[in-house]
Amino acid sequence: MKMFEKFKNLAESLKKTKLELSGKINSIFGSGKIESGDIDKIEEALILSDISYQTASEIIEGVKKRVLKIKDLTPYIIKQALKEEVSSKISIEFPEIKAGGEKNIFIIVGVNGVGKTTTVGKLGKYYADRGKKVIIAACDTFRAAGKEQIELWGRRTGIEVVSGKENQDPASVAHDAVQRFKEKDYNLLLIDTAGRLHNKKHLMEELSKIKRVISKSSGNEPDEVLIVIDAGLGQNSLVQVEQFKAIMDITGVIITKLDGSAKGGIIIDIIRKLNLPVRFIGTGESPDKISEFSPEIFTDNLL
Ligand SMILES: Nc1nc2c(ncn2[C@@H]2O[C@H](COP(=O)(O)OP(=O)(O)OP(=O)(O)O)[C@@H](O)[C@H]2O)c(=O)[nH]1
Ligand SMILES: [Mg+2]
Repeated sequence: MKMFEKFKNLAESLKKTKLELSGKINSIFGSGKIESGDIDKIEEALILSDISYQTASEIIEGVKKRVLKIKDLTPYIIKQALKEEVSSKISIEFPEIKAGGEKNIFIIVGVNGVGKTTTVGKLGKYYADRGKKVIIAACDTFRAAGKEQIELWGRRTGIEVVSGKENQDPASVAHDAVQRFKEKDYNLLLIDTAGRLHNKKHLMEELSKIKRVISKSSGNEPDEVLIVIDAGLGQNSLVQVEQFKAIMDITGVIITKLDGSAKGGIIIDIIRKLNLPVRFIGTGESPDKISEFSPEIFTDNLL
């Protein structure tokens, strides 16, 4: 598979962000001449694509340093410097996602409606297509249609789903799923969780309990705790991640609905400010609309 083929969905889903951001940057350089203050105007454009004020000003300071001594400055040179700055901000080396073992367990968390269940369905197919034997645990027993939704994904993608009864303790569903996972030749257990309970405290307690039960019944900590965030929420999603981080070790981020959002700039803050790897990007509603994340492809397609 060619490099670009693999990240085609990622590139396509950045189109909206790119269109807005490039549009704004190009209009700054409308005359083709560089005016004093032009570089500062880029900062505004960055903030409008949902990069935080702090990160945007760091990027702009970096751009200024890079181009300061250049005599015949052109928009092209400035844009290249901007690319290099963004790239240096997000090119942090993270360990690979822990999906390479004989038996790995991922928990998928996040607030309601961000796309957890859809992502679990897509991830199941993603890994099954790559030779893994996958099983899904439907631990959202709170929402009435939660179970049917993930079972439908299971049928669509040919992946087994372990589910409980409505309002059954989700931790007991997780326990049953781990037993099945251990006994058979499964490689990857994906755990879908609820996004909304009566209150946030209750949700956080439930997630901690699921995690404890998994650790106890599998004998290991879950390999990945992945938080799903909706690209359309922009900077608000940083707060969500912080709240989850306070109760459990989050190991990575999945960003959904990038296809419908011009706020792709948030990705820079997730990596930079939260120091978390972005593992996957949701690029649509159908089973194949998921892509691994690549900092290079991201930068190339953002600017
Ligand atoms: N365009 C687009 N839509 C998505 C994506 N991921 C999820 N959705 C849609 O977002 C909506 C919510 O998705 P769910 O998977 O049910 O979200 P959830 O987090 O499980 O929701 P709760 O279980 O209620 O907390 C659905 O209509 C999905 O089809 C994506 O990457 N792109
Ligand atoms: Mg759900």
